[in-house]
Amino acid sequence: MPPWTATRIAEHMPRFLCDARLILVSNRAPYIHRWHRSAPSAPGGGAPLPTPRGDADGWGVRRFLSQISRPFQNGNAIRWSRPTGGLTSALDPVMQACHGTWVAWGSGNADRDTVDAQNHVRVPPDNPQYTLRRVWLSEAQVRGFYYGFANSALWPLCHLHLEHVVFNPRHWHYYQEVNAHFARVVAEECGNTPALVWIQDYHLALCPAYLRRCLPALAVMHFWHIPWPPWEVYRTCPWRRELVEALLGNDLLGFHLEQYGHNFLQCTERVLGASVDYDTGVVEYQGRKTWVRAFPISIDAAWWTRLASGRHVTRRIARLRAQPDHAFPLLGLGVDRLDYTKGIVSRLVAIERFLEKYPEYQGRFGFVQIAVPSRTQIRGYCQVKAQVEALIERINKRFGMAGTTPIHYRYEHLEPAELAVYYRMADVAMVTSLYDGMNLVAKEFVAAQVERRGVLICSEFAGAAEELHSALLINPYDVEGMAEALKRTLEMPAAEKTRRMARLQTHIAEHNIYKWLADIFAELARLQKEPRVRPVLRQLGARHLEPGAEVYWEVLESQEAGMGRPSAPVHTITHGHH
Ligand code: ADQ
Repeated sequence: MPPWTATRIAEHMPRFLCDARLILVSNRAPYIHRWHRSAPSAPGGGAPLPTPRGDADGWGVRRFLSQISRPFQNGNAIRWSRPTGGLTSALDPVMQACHGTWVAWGSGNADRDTVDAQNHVRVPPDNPQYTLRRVWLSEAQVRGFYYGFANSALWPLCHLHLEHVVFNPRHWHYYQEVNAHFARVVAEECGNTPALVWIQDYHLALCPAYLRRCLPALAVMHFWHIPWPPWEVYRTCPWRRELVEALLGNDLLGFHLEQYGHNFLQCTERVLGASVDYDTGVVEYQGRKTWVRAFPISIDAAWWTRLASGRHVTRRIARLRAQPDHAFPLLGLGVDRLDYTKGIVSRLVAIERFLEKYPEYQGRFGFVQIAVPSRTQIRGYCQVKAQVEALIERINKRFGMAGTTPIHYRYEHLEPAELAVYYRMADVAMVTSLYDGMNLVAKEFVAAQVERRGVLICSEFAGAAEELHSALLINPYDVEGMAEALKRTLEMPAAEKTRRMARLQTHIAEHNIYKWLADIFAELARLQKEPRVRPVLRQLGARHLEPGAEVYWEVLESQEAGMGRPSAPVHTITHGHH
């Protein structure tokens, strides 16, 4: 069965949607415009902009490549940039294919200078295919909504880190205000035309309810990129009722894992007394139904494999290997947003224990920790950074020898090509999340393991562990167990390493980001086929949706029967840095 590709998804989307418009809603935008002081001479040929610091968010880190949009006098120019590698780059081809509208926060300092009177800008700027509707937030709103409720309350709450939770009524006020603002903008964009609204993530939990209030028949779905906590933890939230009630404004609500969906269903039952059917994943509340489903997100595996196979990667590996910090016969790797949920401290403590317990590895095993700055305005993030750096210093002091230290630390954003170098070079990658919705690093490492020499150590508390069975699963709270897993990995016979990696690669080649998209839209189509749920997406209208759904459904069914259409060439729609 050919894997799903950007091209295939792009081909099917318009037929699925027919005349309905897809309106995607997210906090972060797929394109950003920034003022740039010194304009390079040739438009489009500029060097990448420096990565904005401290704003790496979920769904992967923003990777910016930029092009000149408009040269100006005095050497100033507006450049546009787009993140690649994250979710936005997977959704961008879909939007390009169906010419929908993407509603997102305009955070670039030239964003206001590039929109029209309706706050619209056509994107991609070099080949306009769809509309980006920018939403403006004040500094106070960004502080209260983004750093406040979203990242100091919801993020730690959903990741079971109650010690980091701040429930502040002012933050909640801003969260409501910004969600209402987004909803108003989305409603405006919907107008009177048939539309399907797709909301992303925990920043916009209240949006579905606000939308539902003004457009009761609108088709709304939502993907929640982080875990949903069990009731015992969730109940600590003072606004527990408002949040679940608002999310029940969705017709379809997606999580990475069934467990998260189950937790959510339980919360609706406990806090609202909603009627829940756990077998079908349907929750009924105030006469409306919401379908809760699991769709494990993934990566563009073929793209990562191609990137890691490039000649520049082999050359760069050879150069790095010549440096003392990377010259260890055995090399481990950690790649994370610097976030307390990623278990970087536990990982380092386990490495320290390993070197202490097995001194024969001192001088033979080195570890590269790549950490991208994230949410640096929040205290918990500064604390974990300080802890990580102190630990690295301690380990390097303890086990450093002959001019080298075992831990090489890069606190910076790296381009995918450089990440691919590390992914391919490493003998072992350690994903040690204390709790993680999915964890895309685990999948990127697998895809980039061209020689299949490396082993993935993966936390059983990362969503990825549910799929990546051939990884070595560890409990990040068990330091001794992690140290042992590291030893086992380093001593594993080459044939076993290859066998495990091949299995992982087969899995992610099929279960890629485009399959994730296909599954979500297939589920919508499936809902349409059930007579009892048919009215769910009525805003799309029977005339519009059903023929599209049939076409899409047929494609999926023929695929299931092994008669899939030949796959179009991968990446005719490519990532930005190609
Ligand atoms: P994140 O918490 O950001 O995402 P993850 O899924 O691991 O976590 O994605 C991290 C991304 O950042 C990867 O694409 C990786 O390549 C990139 N990255 C990490 N360090 C980097 C560095 N130093 N330089 C450049 N890039 C770097 C949230 C959830 C996850 C879920 C995703 C998608 O927390 O559980 O998998 O959304 O739904």
